[in-house]
Parts: sequence; structure tokens; C-alpha cells
Amino acid sequence: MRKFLAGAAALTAFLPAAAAYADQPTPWQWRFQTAATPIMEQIEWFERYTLWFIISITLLVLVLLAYCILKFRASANPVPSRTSHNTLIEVIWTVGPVVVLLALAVPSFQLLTAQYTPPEEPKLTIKATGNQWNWDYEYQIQEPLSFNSAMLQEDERTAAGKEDKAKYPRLLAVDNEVVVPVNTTTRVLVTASDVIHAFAMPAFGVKTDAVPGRINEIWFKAEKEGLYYGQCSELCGKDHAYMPIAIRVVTEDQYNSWLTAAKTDLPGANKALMAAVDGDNKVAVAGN
Ligand SMILES: [Cu+2]
Repeated sequence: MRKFLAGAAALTAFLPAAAAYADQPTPWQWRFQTAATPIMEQIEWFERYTLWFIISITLLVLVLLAYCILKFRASANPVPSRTSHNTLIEVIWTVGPVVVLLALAVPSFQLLTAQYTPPEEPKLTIKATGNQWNWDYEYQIQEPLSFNSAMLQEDERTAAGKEDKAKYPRLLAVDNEVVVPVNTTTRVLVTASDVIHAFAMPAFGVKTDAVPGRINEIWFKAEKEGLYYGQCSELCGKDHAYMPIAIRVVTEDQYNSWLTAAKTDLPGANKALMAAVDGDNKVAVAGN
């Protein structure tokens, strides 16, 4: 038991360092990815909340069914009752579901409103355009910065410095990540150039369709630094599965120096940022 506890303690000591890039799907995962925004935390809360309703209703129905099957089976109850109305029970099975629906509807609408209402005017706006089969990003700033982001090919790993498959998983890693500062309300204007795609980032709790000729707006406020992965989530053709979305959340300083460098040399800026982020993580691990 002691050994187990020591092992668990050792494991938790590693968690902060690992959590920096643990925000991606894992094999046989059946729960959500770790929430990185307050909205995703609210979504997780609502999921747990509704689950308790589902569990209790399922158990209630199961018990009632079992009771009826046993108590009113032909051998135990040869003469069936001819009762057809009971006011009390009819009131209960009308009012009960109404109360359940209200208990679900109120927090559900609150969550929906929160998802559409940024807490403040977003400080950064990025336009994301879905193409068959990659994404274009445009930072809506003075002298806009725009670049294309496509899935990282296996033969590009070495040149890009992305050999680490835990950090840059196959089918999820991209050549150019979106970079945003931490704790900054960021707006994403989502559209498409050819067919309908969808911009989705599970750890942020955002997903919206990318429709040609229309702009859909989402926002997020990432509270944890790290590298987050999402995917196009609308069947958009042959390479639908190969247009991942990667967002790197970094400190304000790292973001600012990346942005300045990216305007002239994007690959160089990305490499410098990767080195800066990895350097910080190493310091953090050593500090443990
Ligand atoms: Cu797509």
C-alpha cells in the first residue's frame, strides 16, 4: 500500500509538467479532454449534472419494470385489476417530468448564453478559413498576419523539429500552429472557401461550422499554457480526417516576440517559440 501511495505521489509530481501538452485525445479515451477554458469547465459540470438525472431515471424505470413483472405476473396475479384511472398518479407522472425538464432547461440555457457571450471585448481576433484540406489563419491586427496550417507529414518531422510523437501526434500535429496568449479572450471568425468544414477544439469547448460565404463567431479564454489539438468536424471530402487544428497557448511575452518575428519569418518564429516553450518546461521540471 505504501508503495502504491509513493507511486501515486511520484505520478502527481510529474503531472504539472505533463499537463502542458496532455491536451489531446488518448487511446481508448471515453471522457473529455482536460478543460482549458471556463466554458469547457461549465460543459463538464453540465454533463455530470445531467448524468445524475439519467442515472436516477433509468434506475427508477428499471425498478418499476421489475416490480410489475414480478408482482403482476399471471401466476401470482391471475385476476387482473380493471382500474383505468388514478388522479394522484396521473398528476405525479405529469408534474414530475415537467420539474425534471425545468431543472435541465435552466442551467442548459445559462450555459448556452455563456457560450455566446464573451466576458469582455476580445483582445485578439483570428479568422480561420477551412479549405479542402487545410486551414488558413489571419490575425486581425495592424498589419495582419496570415498563414496556412496543414497536417504535418511524417517526412517533415525532422526539418520542423517535431520528432516527439507524444507532443506532435501523427494526424494531429500541423506545420504552423495558431499561437495565442494565455488568459486572453480570443475571438475566432470561422468561414470556409469551398465546402462546409467545422472548427472544433475539445479542450476549449468550442465547435462551429465553417460555411462558405458566412462568418460564424466563437470565442475562448485559454487559462492553461500548452499545445491543444482539434480537428475539422464536418465531413468535407476525401481528406476530412487530415485537416487537424493546433493551437499553442503561450505567455504574453512569448506571444509578442513570436508575433513580431512571424511577420517576416514564420518558420523561424515557430522554431524560436518552440525552443522558448521547451526551455521553460525544462526549468519547471528542474524546479520540481
Ligand atoms: Cu474539413
